[in-house]
Amino acid sequence: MSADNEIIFQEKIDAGLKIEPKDWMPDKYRKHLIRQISQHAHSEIIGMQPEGNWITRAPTLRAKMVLIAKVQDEAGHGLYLYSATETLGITRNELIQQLQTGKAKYSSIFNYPTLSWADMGAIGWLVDGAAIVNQQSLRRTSYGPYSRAMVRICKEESFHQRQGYEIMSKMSNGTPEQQEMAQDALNRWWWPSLMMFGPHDSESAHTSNAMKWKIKRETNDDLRQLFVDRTVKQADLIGLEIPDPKLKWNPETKHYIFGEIDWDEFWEVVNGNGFCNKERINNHINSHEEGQWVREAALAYSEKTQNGVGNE
Ligand code: BYC
Repeated sequence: MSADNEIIFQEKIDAGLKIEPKDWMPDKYRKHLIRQISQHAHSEIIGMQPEGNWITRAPTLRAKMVLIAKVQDEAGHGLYLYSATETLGITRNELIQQLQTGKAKYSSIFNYPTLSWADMGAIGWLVDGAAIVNQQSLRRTSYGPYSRAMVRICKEESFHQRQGYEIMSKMSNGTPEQQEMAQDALNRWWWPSLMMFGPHDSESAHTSNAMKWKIKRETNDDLRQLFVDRTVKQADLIGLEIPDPKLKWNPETKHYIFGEIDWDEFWEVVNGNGFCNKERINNHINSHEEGQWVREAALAYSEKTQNGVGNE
């Protein structure tokens, strides 16, 4: 029976059909999705911290309003993704527990500090730019709730990317000091952005199953290449220089050749030893504890309304 189920499941995947929460699915597929979607959700939530750091110091009221809206969107993305993960039979509490104890990862990029206003530009342009490349591909992922969350999230990410590019373009057309800040932000965020796509395909533990089950539609290296090809042109347009002496256009493949990522740095950050790993998790634990009364009040209210009290 189980072998039949597996065959039917794979046939559905191969035919490009979506798998929905109540459909039969192999346990390994369910676990793979819980891991990836929850880590994606945690990335959105932890990703609010580096930018949240600059809300009170935004240079204009407009810039402050736009940044607040962006950070709020990220909270919303985290919520869609936690909800999608919960459809796989795991509770929000378990997911938060996994994040806070280090069992679940979140994107390495959010363990780097935001040192200047130009970093808000670099995050929007590069980090959201990299996220879009990945998430546009994930719109076609095989699990229905994840795919639908990606469609909504991608629309908002395009606004985020433009918000960042606008900051970078203003600063690179500004005073020499502003140009220097923009270039410095690009220098610091370029390589960590390339790391967002994960290890090389040959080193990636999960890619083979992810491709077989159409959870991933493109591999880590293919998406990274797409991001480089798009972003180098955008940097040229605003007069910034990509910090990679090996970067070169290859007219035959019509792709950029680029230098090697520092994989020791990548794994150090992924394994908890980046600049901000401890700070990010401690902040999360503290706000979670401070928010306990809000969750209790919301639960008490929903229990009351479900019992028909408070509906009048
Ligand atoms: N950072 O076999 P692999 C945003 C881990 S947020 C940390 O290739 P997979 C935004 C990987 O988890 C959007 N860990 O794995 C928010 C695995 O470890 P585990 C973030 C990484 O899953 C606020 C191990 O390395 N986007 O847009 O096939 C402000 C082996 O890797 C990383 C997503 O989350 C990394 N960079 O591929 C601004 C996209 N890379 O789990 C913006 C969804 C790898 O076995 N996720 N690892 O312990 C994915 O597409 C895939 O999970 C990845 C990795 C491409 C990231």
